[in-house]
Amino acid sequence: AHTIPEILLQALRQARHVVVFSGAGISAESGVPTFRDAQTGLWSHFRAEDLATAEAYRQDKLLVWRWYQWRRQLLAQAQPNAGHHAIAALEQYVPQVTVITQNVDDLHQQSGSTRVLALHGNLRENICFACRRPGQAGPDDDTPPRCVHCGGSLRPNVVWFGEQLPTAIYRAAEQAAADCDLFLIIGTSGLVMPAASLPQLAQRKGATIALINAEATAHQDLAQHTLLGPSGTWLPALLA
Ligand code: BJW
Ligand code: ZN
Repeated sequence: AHTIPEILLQALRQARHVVVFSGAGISAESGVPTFRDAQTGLWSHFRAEDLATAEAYRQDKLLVWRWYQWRRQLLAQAQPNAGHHAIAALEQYVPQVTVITQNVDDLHQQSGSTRVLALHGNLRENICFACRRPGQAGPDDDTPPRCVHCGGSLRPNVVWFGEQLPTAIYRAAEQAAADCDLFLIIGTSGLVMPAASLPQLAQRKGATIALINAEATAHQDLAQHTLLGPSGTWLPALLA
């Protein structure tokens, strides 16, 4: 059932630089909820787009903080899955591998990938909403702790809608996309900018584009190869 087209395998064998561009779908099989698939349980009547903004935090700090604390609890139990491990193993077969991830879950890093560009920050970290310096919070804090420097409220160190992506990391991602010969899009709806523009950049520079996703997405038209289904099955098959 999971047969990889021979020309894709050939592109992989000949690749000098592979970019893996991942989204929430790659962590779904680790039990981390995605954004645009239906939210579960407690939070089913909220939309991520309405909680992941500075505006939402300003208006209701407790609501937004508790949503992130809930997601941190889920993440504390999550482990990298077969998809993450296959990507880490890719480094043994390809001279250069760059992982560009939209995920804030750290699972690529945990699985051993050595060059990970995290475009949207890290859910495990906190910064001050006022002065942006790092701060500490515990898993049981159900209100945002105060910043030890300025007394502001802590928030997760992630990139919210309307906020700038970390400039140096985004620039490095653009460089990798422009430089690679194979660009793998994995588990992302391709709706959130500017990250979603990276596949097009790679395509314009002549890279082979392949898409691995549970369903068709916005990037479908860019891809020469589309593998529909769970990334935790397709990615190990790519290396077999
Ligand atoms: C599986 C699977 C399995 C499931 N196997 N697959 C240009 C045009 C229009 C709008 C804009 C634009 N430029 C900027 C904007 C605004 C905005 C934006 O893009 N809005 C769109 C929604 C329209 N962008 C921004 O605001 C960005 N900042 C910015 O542009 O700054 C410059 C600026 C500043 C000020 C003024 C003006 C400009 C910032 C975007 C930050 C995104 N942040 C989030 C939250 C992070 C924190 C948190 O975790 O809470 O990042 S939003 C959320 O979406 C998160 C994700 O990284 C991101 C992408 O989601 P992803 O990964 O694609 O997940 P899903 O759920 O959408 O898709 C999962 C897919 O997996 C699905 O297809 C499933 O089928 C599949 N799947 N299981 C394989 N097992
Ligand atoms: Zn502060």
